[in-house]
Amino acid sequence: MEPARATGPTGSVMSTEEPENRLPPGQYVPRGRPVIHYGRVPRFREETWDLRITGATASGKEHRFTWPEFRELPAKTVLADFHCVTKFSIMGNLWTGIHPSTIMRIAPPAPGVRHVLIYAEYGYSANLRMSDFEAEDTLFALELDEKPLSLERGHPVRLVVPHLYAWKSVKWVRGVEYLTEDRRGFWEERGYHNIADPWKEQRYSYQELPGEGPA
Ligand SMILES: Nc1nc2c(c(=O)[nH]1)N[C@H]1C(S)=C(S)[C@@H](COP(=O)(O)O)O[C@H]1N2
Ligand SMILES: [Mo]
Repeated sequence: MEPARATGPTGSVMSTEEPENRLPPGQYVPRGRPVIHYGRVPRFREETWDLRITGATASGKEHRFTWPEFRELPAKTVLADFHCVTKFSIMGNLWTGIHPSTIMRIAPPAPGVRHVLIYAEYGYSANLRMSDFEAEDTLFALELDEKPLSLERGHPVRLVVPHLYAWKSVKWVRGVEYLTEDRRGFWEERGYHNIADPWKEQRYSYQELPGEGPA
């Protein structure tokens, strides 16, 4: 498969640039590839795993993908850097997975939907504007560097939103809730920025301008 290079306006990938010229302000490239998350690594049970699409769906009904259904959806590849708000960046990750538009075609949102909340195992969550969810470089990733995701990196599926700080890239994802009004996720409720653009250094909620957070 040809890698689809994501070159969005926020510049999550600048394939022609050297890694040191691709760093958002305040970030550094560490040795190795750190793994971080809050809480334990969940176990994957194929028979009970599902991805639920809830909230303001066009049909008014919830949609449930089983693992065999989800795994078969058409995939694409995105080459992108990854920026943690604790200031390390992991450069040049090759993610393969399902673009949100594929899921939205099968389980469309109602017309007034402007935001989503992404849910993981154990109650972790992150909110996104629809425009970030639908961005070209956003992916429900099943593979990193052409190998299935390891358990600790989000097996079997994680969201990646490379153009936002990495807490928005929810590992072990299990749900998408369509929202007509914005609602904060796990870290957004705990002092982190509602939007989280690393190029604007949107790290903390006290930096939010009017209109950038839920009313
Ligand atoms: N479910 C879940 N996803 C999560 C987190 C978490 O605590 N739980 N941490 C986030 C944060 S803060 C970062 S930096 C990245 C780290 O991804 P990595 O472990 O693949 O480097 O995962 C994000 N996704
Ligand atoms: Mo992070």
